[in-house]
Amino acid sequence: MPVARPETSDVRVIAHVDMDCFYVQVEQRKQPELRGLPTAVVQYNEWQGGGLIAVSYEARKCGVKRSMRGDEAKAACPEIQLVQVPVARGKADLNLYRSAGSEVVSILAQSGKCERASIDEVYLDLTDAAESMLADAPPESLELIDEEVLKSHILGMSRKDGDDFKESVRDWICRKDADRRDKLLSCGIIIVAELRKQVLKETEFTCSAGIAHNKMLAKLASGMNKPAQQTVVPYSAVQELLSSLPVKKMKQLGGKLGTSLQTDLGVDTVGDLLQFSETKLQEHYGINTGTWLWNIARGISGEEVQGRLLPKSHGSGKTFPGPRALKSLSTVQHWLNQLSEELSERLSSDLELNKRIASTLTLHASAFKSRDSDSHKKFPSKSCPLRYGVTKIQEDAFNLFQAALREYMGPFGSKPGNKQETWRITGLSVSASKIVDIPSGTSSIMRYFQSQSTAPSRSADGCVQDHVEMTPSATEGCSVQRSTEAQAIIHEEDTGVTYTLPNFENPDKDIDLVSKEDVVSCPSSEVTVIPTQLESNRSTQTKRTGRKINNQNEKNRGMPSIVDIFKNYNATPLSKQETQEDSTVSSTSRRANFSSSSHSNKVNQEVEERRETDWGYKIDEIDQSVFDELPAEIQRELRSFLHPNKRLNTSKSKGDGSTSSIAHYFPPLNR
Ligand code: TTP
Repeated sequence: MPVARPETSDVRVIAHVDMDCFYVQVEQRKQPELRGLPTAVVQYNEWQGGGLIAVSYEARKCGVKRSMRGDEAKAACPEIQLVQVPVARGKADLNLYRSAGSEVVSILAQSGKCERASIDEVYLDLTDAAESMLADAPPESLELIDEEVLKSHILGMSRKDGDDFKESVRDWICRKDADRRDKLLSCGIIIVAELRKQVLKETEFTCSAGIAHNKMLAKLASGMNKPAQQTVVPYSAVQELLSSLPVKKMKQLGGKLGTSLQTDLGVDTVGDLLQFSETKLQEHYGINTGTWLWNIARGISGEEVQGRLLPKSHGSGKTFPGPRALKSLSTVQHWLNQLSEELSERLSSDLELNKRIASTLTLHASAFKSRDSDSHKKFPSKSCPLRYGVTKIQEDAFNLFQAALREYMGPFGSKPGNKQETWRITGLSVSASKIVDIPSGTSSIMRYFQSQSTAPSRSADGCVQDHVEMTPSATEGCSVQRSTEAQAIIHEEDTGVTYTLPNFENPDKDIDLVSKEDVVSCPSSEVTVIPTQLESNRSTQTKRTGRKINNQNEKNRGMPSIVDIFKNYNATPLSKQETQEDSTVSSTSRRANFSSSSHSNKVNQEVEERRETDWGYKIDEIDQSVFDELPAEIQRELRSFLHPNKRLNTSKSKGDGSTSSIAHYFPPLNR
């Protein structure tokens, strides 16, 4: 069955650029004497020489694999150079690699719409550039074609015995009778070769690329010929490519869905899916997945390249394999503190450099239980509004963990005396998502956020003293925290039970959780969102009025509220239902910059009206106490930001905030 061909008017030219053995290249640039030598980057660790996370192509030729430990790699390749990943807070510090990735992104972004897909991968939409080239200097008119272009692998390119490879590529690229799709692709080949050369010149890094008409095919192609090569997928080659592609190799089919296709439908390759009708696939997997499967079998993917140079989220994680699995709340808290510290640091730098704020904190963990019938139960992921500041992230992360642990262990797990039921944590990660840009003109608000990153204040008993009422857990305050700890002692006791430990051979790659997929996407469907205490107290809070709050004491309070304000402020008018159900809807493209004082009254009036529509409340009804909680500087700025025309009467406190939903965002203190 032939694969569907899109109309020529829909044709896009997409490239997927993937750095070669990226961490190794970064280390080799730092230590040029390592260039050309078999090299691997290892995760710091005493055990068997640490786990390999990146392997140079020279080392791969000697049989060294990423799954090996340092000692194994040395046995396979005695001359291998092992470089340790930088370490901070007892875990891998990826900043060096991240900024190296950013160098590449900034070069590639000049060529067209650019999406940073991971620490070392980028998608480019080169359609416009290819169209211009085709109009101005089509490949067939070029006298000289660069060597790098001529080394391209063009899938399905016919080549007679004895034909020179490069000559065949030249003929394919310069065909006068090629259809428009292939001509555009030829332009893409030339552009990408040039970009790769530029990346090499400016960063000293080699990369490989896939060039096709959509993201899915470009990604498949980029890994086919590495290192430092590019592969092209013309439409005529799609069917053959997919007919031999094992389903599990396809992005999103590596897991359960791929297994079900194999076992339930007897499908081995993506091409095998062609035998099923769309209806049949929908019957098995639902409307959306069924249609998606039908499309990918034909090489169709409508997924657009997102113009995004910055990560969609930030994450910090660590794995604790085998005997290193965590078994006490205190060690979990220790590691969550480290991870939260790193996350907070990255959030601060994102705020400072890119003027972006994140609004959701998510905790993921992997765990196993001893001796229970339910050992495959997944450790639930939990989310809550993100509060800026190390202490608050640490507190919230730990509370999320405890809430998740209670759910994971179930009612019997927390029963005092149930000493048989114990848990082990084999992976922890915290991530910050739903990142939005801060509108311009809010510099002091940003400084305020930054100043939130103050050191935790703890009492002698180790309890975090401030803001306990805003923690995401249903539990509150030091006393509760202590009681949770006491409960945990029962959980944690090593009862001498023999564990079926998960794969001991697994190297401990704490950075696996975040490095490759630096852009951590939160599986929102699997995440339970835990309301902050403030949310559950909304109704009572809105009734409080005119309280005197000591701003100094408030300095360390978390401010998810401001984040919400920005988001809702920026949103286009939503239906009432949308406003209520998803207060996080926001997008850069929808953003209007209201900071300019040069707006005409008419515009301001429209803006006022829109704000009322967007937020569903009148600015004049804002509870004064909400503002009182903020430092004066922020109050002033926020006031002019919210209400450029009128000044709120700061001396007057509004009596009843019950009609004002902004009170939800600026919670009064619960004292
Ligand atoms: P990859 O792009 O998967 O691999 P690579 O760049 O090392 O090699 P290749 O040429 O085959 O693309 O990963 C990019 C970097 O991410 C890699 O250099 C190290 C890091 N990484 C991990 O830390 N853990 C992992 O499990 C993987 C897959 C990658």
